[in-house]
Amino acid sequence: MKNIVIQGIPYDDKSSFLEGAAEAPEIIREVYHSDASNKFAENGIDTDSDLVADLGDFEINEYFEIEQLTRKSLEKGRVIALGGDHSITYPVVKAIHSVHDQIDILHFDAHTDLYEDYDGDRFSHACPFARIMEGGHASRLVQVGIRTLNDHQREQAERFGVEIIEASGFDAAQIPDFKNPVYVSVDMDVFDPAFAPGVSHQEPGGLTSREVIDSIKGIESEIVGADIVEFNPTRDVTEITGALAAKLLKEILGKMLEERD
Ligand SMILES: [Mn+2]
Repeated sequence: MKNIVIQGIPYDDKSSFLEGAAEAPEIIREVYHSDASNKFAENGIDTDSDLVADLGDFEINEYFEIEQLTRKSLEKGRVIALGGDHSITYPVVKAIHSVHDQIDILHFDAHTDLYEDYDGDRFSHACPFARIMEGGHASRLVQVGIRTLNDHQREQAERFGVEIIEASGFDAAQIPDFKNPVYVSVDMDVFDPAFAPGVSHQEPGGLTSREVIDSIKGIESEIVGADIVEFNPTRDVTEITGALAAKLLKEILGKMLEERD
């Protein structure tokens, strides 16, 4: 399907440390539409396209509604979800897996988010990739920018066959080619806090904006869905993180709008 829909999920009830990510979708849109920049992605594609529709922000009363709402969005096109905290990725991917047999995930994050449960919640924002892998919703999970591994997460990664490309020694050439269509999940804390201070869990030693953008531009498989999560505007400095989140939206849209043969 050529069409793309943007859905805002202003939901941060599953955040373990700070709230605020629910305020992100509105700001990402504001910056994306700002006159400070045009809407061309770096690949030369104008993302201000008739193929792209913004469905606005969904009111989420209960976590599991996210899957049902995403299933409805999928009737209109491929989904880009603007979070919200990272817990939204599990229901969004589950919905996408219901229309695609096999998907691979390219996940950018300081954290693996593979906890079996966190503070007693199996659906915490620290757990979505454990739920995705145990549910068989992805054929392959490649995590990039990781720099917070503990013993439990290493065990979980091994159990689920997760491929981890750590921030230390990162080179975009380490990212493999994917056999299946790809879902891209970007947690804004993958970036070094110098590039993206507006996150709940600032973790120094992260990737640069150029490294992540080039990694996304290098994806050769079709992108069937994406999310941008964990931007916390209450922690931002002069909208620097908002600008980066909006830039990612533009680059992911540009990539998804590329003609494929
Ligand atoms: Mn994270």
